[in-house]
Amino acid sequence: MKNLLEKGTKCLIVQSKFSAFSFWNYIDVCEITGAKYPAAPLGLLTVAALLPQQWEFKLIDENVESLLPEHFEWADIVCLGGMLPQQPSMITIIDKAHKYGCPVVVGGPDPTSQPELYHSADYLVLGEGEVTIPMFLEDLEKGVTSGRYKSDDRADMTIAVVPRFDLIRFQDYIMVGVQYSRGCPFNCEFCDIIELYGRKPRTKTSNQIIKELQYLYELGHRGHIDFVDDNFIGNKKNVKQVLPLIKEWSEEHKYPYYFSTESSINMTDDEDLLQMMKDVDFRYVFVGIETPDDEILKQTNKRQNINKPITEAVDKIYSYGMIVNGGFILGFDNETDQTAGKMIDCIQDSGICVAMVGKMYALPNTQLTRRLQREGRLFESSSTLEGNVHLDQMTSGLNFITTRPRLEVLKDYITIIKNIYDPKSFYDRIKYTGLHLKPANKYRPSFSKILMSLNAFSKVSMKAGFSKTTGGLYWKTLVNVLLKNPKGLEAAVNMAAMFIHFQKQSEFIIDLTNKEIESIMSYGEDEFNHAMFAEA
Ligand code: B12
Ligand code: SF4
Repeated sequence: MKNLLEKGTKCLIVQSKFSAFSFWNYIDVCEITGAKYPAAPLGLLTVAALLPQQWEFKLIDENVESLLPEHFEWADIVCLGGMLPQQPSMITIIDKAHKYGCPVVVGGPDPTSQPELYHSADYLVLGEGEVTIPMFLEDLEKGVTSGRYKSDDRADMTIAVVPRFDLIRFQDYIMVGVQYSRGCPFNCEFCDIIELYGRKPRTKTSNQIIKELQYLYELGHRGHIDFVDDNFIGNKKNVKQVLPLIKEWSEEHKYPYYFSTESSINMTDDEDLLQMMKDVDFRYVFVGIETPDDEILKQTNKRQNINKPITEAVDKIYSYGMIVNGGFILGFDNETDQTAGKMIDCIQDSGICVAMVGKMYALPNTQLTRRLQREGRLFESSSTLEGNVHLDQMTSGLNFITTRPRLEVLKDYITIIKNIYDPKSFYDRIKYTGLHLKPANKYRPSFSKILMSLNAFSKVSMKAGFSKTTGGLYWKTLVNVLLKNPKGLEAAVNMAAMFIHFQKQSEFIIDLTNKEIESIMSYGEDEFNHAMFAEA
């Protein structure tokens, strides 16, 4: 075998395909904006920066271009990484690479959670690459041809590398990710983040973040940057140090970026923080709301959400110019026949357009999974997706015996999805968002970006404005927002574009869930549960 550590080793890095039917794969919006896929593969760009820099790299993201035989012919080694929904595509690529004689290195979230499923890879480099890639390289130097590398140590983010953003074409993506912190101080029962990354959020230094922004700027990226942190405000003290520096840098560079991130809802307790986020043009924040029911929040240990009226919290975030995207879960223990109605009201009343309502999924290595195992209620010891249509938490989930009859939960699920993705309900929420949002609008798009936005606007107007189901709603909503809160217009158009995806995606989910219901009914629920146990 070639000495892989030598100069010029050709390393093929592959981001495998996600399904077009995932909630998160808003391909229609990508087409409208001229991109091919929503988010750049930050994990793999980071991996490229951790591997020997004397190597040559080629990154193929199957979501934006095809992976061809010539790519394998070129490569000396193949690196793969990804999430649960990419499991089948990753396993296929391992086999393909082997056919071309390439050794395969696998890492990232799903291989870390379930390494046994990736046993066909030559090197399993698990956990945080900053810690385990050096272990793998040490073995490579010794000529070791296979191995599994893991560690209980966590990466020191203050010495994290700058990702190799130069390996992607920015125009292929709507947004590029930057990571400020890992981990979250909270302790939600179903969460695997705290198991994977710990409860003490580790942040990069402010200088590291400025360096990353500067590098992206020099490479020519403009527009949307997503802070991919598990909880951006997990370490409030540090985040309040970095935000003023981002503001200073943005001012100097004429605001080339606007931002989005993920945060716990207690961000609304800190108006200074909200103002700091507004000052640098944060436009979207994903908040895990999970359920409007305080009793269930208590039971799942999501304490920061208890006694927080959601509409008030969302209104406050809107008043600082940020659109709230919400995560919700159905399938908690002890839900009742009132739960679906409460969830629909919560989503409608708060005007959250992008509401990701998932079914509870006991992810590998969580407190929930361990409890369900103890209670003899967990179906699977690992989550295999072979031959299934499991794409995300909307298509899969409920991998355990539910406290309510499963059929009731599934029927409620359909009721929620039907209601919130009904065109009239969705456009009511767009109107609410458009009227309540007070955007900062600091980002200064270039002339070509303005032309692209105008082109995107005309495409959305053609698609949504002349559609049988949304035409009237679209124009009425836009005129309403234009007259009452013109600054909210851009957000309203963006949300209308998102609905083009959600309308199709929700139909797909309803259809799939109906089939699941039919199949359970044909077995009988007890038989179904037995069959699932037998499979595990
Ligand atoms: C941003 C993000 C997203 C974004 C964008 C992702 C993208 N690029 O397409 C969006 C919103 C689209 C998304 C969606 C989903 N996500 Co997501 N996402 C994240 C998040 C918050 C950050 C990812 C990131 O960029 N991290 C920063 C980089 C630097 O870290 P990294 O990718 O883990 O890479 C490091 C290591 O893993 C390792 N590594 C990674 N790859 C490789 C490869 C090799 C060869 C090696 C050696 C090492 C290695 O080295 C890197 C440096 O340490 C993570 C949580 C997290 N903390 O990572 C969840 C996470 C990855 N997502 C997760 C899930 C489940 C999903 C969804 C299925 C969720 C859903 N609700 O349905 C969807 C599916 C997406 C789809 N398109 O179908 C899970 C994955 C769990 C699992 N066991 O697979 C995570 C871990 C969150 C969680 N709750 O557990 N996600
Ligand atoms: S707030 Fe979010 S990231 Fe933090 S523990 Fe809860 S679910 Fe996990």
